[in-house]
Amino acid sequence: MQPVRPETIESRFADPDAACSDRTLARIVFGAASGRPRIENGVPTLHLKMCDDARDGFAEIWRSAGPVRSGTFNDLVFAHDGEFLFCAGFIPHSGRYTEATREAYADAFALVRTLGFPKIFRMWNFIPHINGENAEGLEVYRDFCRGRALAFEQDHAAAASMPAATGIGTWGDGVGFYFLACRESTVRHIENSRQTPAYEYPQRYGPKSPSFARGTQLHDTLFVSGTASIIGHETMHEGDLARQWDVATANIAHLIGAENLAAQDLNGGYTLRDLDRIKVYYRHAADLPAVTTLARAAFHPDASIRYLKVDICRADLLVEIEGIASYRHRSD
Ligand code: 3EB
Repeated sequence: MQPVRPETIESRFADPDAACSDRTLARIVFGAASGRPRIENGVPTLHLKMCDDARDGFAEIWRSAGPVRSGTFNDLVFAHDGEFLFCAGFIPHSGRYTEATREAYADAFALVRTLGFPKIFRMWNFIPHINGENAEGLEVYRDFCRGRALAFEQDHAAAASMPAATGIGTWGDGVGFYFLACRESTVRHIENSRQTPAYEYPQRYGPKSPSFARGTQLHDTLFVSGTASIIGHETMHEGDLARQWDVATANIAHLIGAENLAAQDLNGGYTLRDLDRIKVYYRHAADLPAVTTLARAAFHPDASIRYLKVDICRADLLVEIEGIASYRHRSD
């Protein structure tokens, strides 16, 4: 008999100490401390310092439809179920991130090929002092982007298939990152006609452009990258949280909508009500009540939403939103 291939993986937001099982693919703890990822009770676990107050901590848990196997590769930790791969890594704090980032990403690309999960479909990067300057006066985010871009440039397969991603601040020291990959080639990376592709941003935003797609679709699921108040390549409404919220959500609505998908030869379409497992990143503590109110009005009442107070990759951005669009809240 053929073994049943797991068809999907699912994430949920839970307590930081929620129980895991032999089907738990990964655990990311958004809590009080950052560190290298480790295998904890058989589960790849990445701790990220993402809140000022540990009471607000939560875990993002990825669960597979089948049993998983975990392991390590150089400094990376991973688990897979035969169909989907999770991998996490960590780049220690440094005055220069370019080379270590290039190496970490090169390792990641080597791992996915070695294990046979060549299609990366979603990545997250948590960058300390993201708007600060490195040892040569370059913004840390731009330093990170340079290393990431070099790794993509040096890997033809990866360069041809940049996935949805998030690049955002963290309060920890060192860059924590994690990603998901799969065996199949039915992964589609999607751009947003309202926004310049990030990998084509002009040089004024840094020596190398950010390497990511606005979204990636896998079967009926569309992974939405971190999305902010950017039209073309320019930040809109500097200093105005409500207006930035409106542009960011309009960007997501357009990205996942039928018109934008049809223009990229994809069927179907989603609305903001189909978005779930949402993270709202906001810069100023004082804006939490406002972003909470805005999010409750914009998203489905059953959607899981978490709010993280961190710095954002451009000093003029106040809010950034990511999520996963699927048809699961539809009644028909
Ligand atoms: C932007 O649109 C906002 O560097 O991986 C969003 C998503 C952003 C991912 C990344 C950065 C990244 O440029 C910032």
